[in-house]
Amino acid sequence: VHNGTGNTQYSGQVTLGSAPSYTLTDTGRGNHKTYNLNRGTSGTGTLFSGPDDVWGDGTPQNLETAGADAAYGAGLTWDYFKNVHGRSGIRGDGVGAYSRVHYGNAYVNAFWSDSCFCMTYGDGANNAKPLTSIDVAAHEMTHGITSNTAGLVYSGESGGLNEATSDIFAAAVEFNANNSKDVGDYLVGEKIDIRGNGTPLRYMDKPSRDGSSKDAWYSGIGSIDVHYSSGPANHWFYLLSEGSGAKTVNGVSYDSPTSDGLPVTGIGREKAAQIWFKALTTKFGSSTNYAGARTGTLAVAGELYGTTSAEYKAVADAWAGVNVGA
Ligand code: ASN
Ligand code: ZN
Repeated sequence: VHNGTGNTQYSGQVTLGSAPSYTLTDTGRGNHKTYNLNRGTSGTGTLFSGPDDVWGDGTPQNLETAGADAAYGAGLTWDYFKNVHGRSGIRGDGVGAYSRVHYGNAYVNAFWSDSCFCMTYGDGANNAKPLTSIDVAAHEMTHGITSNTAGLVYSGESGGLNEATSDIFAAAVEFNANNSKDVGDYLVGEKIDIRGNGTPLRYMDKPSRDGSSKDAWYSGIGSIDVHYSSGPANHWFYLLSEGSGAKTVNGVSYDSPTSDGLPVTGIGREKAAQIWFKALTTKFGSSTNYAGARTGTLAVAGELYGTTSAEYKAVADAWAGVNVGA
């Protein structure tokens, strides 16, 4: 295993897996490769390579910088699933995906694709804010894991659960990274300034803070955009991790209400993520809905901690707090 240095836009100076003389190939993580599309929209463009083992300079003008961020995010996500959940790569077979940066011109999105088994990132408004922060990379890579496990269909309530799965593990990866320039939080996309006013794309403590996402389940939530119907599951994860009410974590303030007005006592994000991962990989299927997510996570909490445990009660209370009941 060989390491180079990345000067990222969002996460400072980091260590990146690279291959000798020199390409952005992470031999320690399933040979994940990072490619430069150079504003193209198909194929792989060119593999980042160069005369030295330093990638980017922290600015978006240097085309290696977005490559460094994307490679770093993919590496952190790989490490998280391997070290925390024992899963080696998206398919669990040790094979890395690949990443493509500089997709299109001023393209303001990023996406996972099953067909290429790859993540793709636009450069954002004015080509100045590539969508390559840790949480966005982890979100996109997690779509690959969902696709290769539960296979939650990307519409209706299962689509909201698919989106929430990506937001939940995006937060988990960001916390796990322990990066001082991009600290862990329950915000999604707080670094990429996609709204142009410095606010995040989504909030997990109270999803409605974004103006569109739902805090709680209701009959009919399956007909809204999956990035908004994810709200109740993101909120459930926050409540289960941190508990209801006001709280500051890593310098970020949250205030999480419950839809039933009853308090939830948090069990910590590590246990919450463990429960979601095990439910995703052993209980959920392509058409799992919110009621099924409740049943599946309760079953997992019973298996892991027992049905009389504080953890089991917290899972039930957190679902009640987002209006998913018995
Ligand atoms: N960035 C978006 C996402 O991963 C792309 C999409 O709408 N699928 O959710
Ligand atoms: Zn998504």
